[in-house]
Amino acid sequence: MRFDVITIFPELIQEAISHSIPGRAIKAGLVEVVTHDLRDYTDDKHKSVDDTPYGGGAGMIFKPEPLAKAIEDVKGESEAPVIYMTAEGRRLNQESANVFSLQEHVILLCGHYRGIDERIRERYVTDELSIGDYVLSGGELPALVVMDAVIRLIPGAIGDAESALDDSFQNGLLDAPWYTRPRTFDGMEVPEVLLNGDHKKITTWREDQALKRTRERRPDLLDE
Ligand code: JCZ
Repeated sequence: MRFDVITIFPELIQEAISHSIPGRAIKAGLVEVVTHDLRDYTDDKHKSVDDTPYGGGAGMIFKPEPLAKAIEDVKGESEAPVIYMTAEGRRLNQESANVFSLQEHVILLCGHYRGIDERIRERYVTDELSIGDYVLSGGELPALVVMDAVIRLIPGAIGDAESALDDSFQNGLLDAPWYTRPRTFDGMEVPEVLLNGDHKKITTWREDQALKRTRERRPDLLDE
């Protein structure tokens, strides 16, 4: 799988994606994350990517020409979806991460300030994605969230021991509580059932806990 990320902060993307499971997947050659500095597609001496909005108002808008050049360059003959990260987009969830993980090539657009010229959305953008109902300063953190959620679903990215199918949300439920050594921590005990090696009982206990937690914290998930 290949992600092309169009951004004014390529180092931020590369650094953040080079650790943990995504970092391992990249080193193993399962996925490639290629960043493209939007400023490389400008042609003025100040490399300006933004301008003031027509009609007035505070804040700046990403100019269409550098974005169009970058997208055309990155797309080539590819049919890859062009995803624009925006709070106005469809909410990312486990199901959409699963769908994107089947793509061979994905292009991610990261805006800043008040966003990008609307005509880029009309001409090039195929999907608009939000990671939640809060305002962020730019699309880089959302793009990283999308890539992290998708990369871990690529076969081989996660060891069998940590099967992605067991992940919270992949089964529609929140996760059960987990414990490691020591058996007693600050007077708090590990639940007895986890200590006696009855794996059938342990599985049932974890399922019960996951269901209880989901009912208490996210009953909306049970309606789906
Ligand atoms: C560009 N402001 C891109 C995305 N879920 C979410 N919240 N906020 C964003 C976002 C905000 C932005 C830009 C300028 C994404």
